[in-house]
Amino acid sequence: MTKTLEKTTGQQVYHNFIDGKWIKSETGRTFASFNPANLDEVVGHFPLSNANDTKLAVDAAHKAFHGWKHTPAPERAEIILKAAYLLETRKEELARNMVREMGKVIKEARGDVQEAIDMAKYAAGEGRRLLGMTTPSELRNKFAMAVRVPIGVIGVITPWNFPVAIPSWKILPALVAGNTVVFKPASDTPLVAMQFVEILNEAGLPPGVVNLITGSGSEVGMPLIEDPRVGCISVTGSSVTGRRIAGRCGELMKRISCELGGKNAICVMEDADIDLAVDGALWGSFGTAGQRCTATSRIIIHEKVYKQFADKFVARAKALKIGDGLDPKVDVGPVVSKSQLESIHEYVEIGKKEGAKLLFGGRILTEGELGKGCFHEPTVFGDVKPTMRIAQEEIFGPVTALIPVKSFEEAIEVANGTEYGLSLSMYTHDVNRAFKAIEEFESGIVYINAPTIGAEIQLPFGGVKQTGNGHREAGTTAIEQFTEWKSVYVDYSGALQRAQIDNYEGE
Ligand code: UN1
Repeated sequence: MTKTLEKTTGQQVYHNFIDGKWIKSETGRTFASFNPANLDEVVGHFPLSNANDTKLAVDAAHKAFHGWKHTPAPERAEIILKAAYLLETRKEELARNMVREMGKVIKEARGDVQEAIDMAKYAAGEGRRLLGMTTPSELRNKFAMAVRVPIGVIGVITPWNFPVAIPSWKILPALVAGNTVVFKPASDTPLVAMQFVEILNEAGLPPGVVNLITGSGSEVGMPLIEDPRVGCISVTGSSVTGRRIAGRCGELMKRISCELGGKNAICVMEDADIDLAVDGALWGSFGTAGQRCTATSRIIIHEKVYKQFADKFVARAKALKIGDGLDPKVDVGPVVSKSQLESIHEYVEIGKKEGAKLLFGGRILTEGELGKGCFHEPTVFGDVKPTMRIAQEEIFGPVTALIPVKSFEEAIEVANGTEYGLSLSMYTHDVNRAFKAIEEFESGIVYINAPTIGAEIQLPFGGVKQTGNGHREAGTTAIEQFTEWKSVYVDYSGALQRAQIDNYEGE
């Protein structure tokens, strides 16, 4: 079990990780992380750190940068590969703690850790690439190339819904590229974040290369953003938070990559395999209790198959088993917290007021054991109009909206008709329509005959419009946000050569 552990009155108290050591916050204050399946269960107590703790972490990351930057990239990568193997060994332990901390069902929690393992292996491979470029010079005896250089200290701010996978998308490419990291995990999932960092430490990272601080956005997040030694902030979270951080980073001329909200849709055409579409929509809408930025929160259906789809979909939604995610028979776990539960339920009320038809669900579940946790029924609204708030705003819970349309063209228009642009999907057997959808969808990710969730780490991940600010995580693009280009000219002519001039003199 984790070395961060300290016994006090039978409850576990954890510390920040700074400069290779687990150390107490100078505030002495803590906050508790609860099991959303049973709020009586405290998972642990974590530091409510302040600006000075954050400064110490940045000091350590800044100090470690020089040595880490000069460690050959393949050597850095070896440590990350070792972390991949340690993650494999501790997959079950991490997955179970993840279920206790944020509620997703155990199968999905294993998948979350697996995504980090995949990323660790992929990032380790990057250690022998980190490709630059060479081009010919316009002058003789002159060599031209561009190399990637690390930025320095990266501030990593992550959400609770993929508490191991998302930190891995950011931290591992940042490290292999030669940066050091200060990591502020979401306050709902500090334990698995700490275990992830513990694994990186065990894999052999030198002290200070990765540091972890828990606490609030105002007392930890903001000082991290403000510190001039932090060269780049990588954040995944809500659009409100992302916009605020990006605004401040803009003023500071600091690099910022944002991965924000989504209002993803599956389109089901009249020629689609309806059973397959129902399967996909069910998984996309209610997997992770709808708490993915990629979750399917709209299902846009051709009117010719609307009733058939709606009947089958509702029957399947009714059959989903709700409960503690540690029970392998459970399909949908709790949502992460009481406040999320309330905010999700507010959208149910909004949907009803807007005149959408509640086809199934809509209740906060309080029967028996469920009453101890944060459980919301999978909820399906029918006859939803594309302009309704439940069809426009990110709900981040197990609520989905069925929207009837008259044509393929209208489906595309409705799919594109929100401020977000993360993941869109088309169910059709018509290859022409499939390719037209790929062309027309305004989103960073497109699926054909598959739901909006389930991206793999070897392709770029991110969205357009209000979903992000142009960056992509994962894939070969992962290192872009964590490296600067340095263009290098080597003149071996022994004479002064003037670009743009010498070749043109006498013209
Ligand atoms: C997220 O919800 O922020 O594509 C990430 C997916 C997962 C990642 C989701 N691989 O659904």
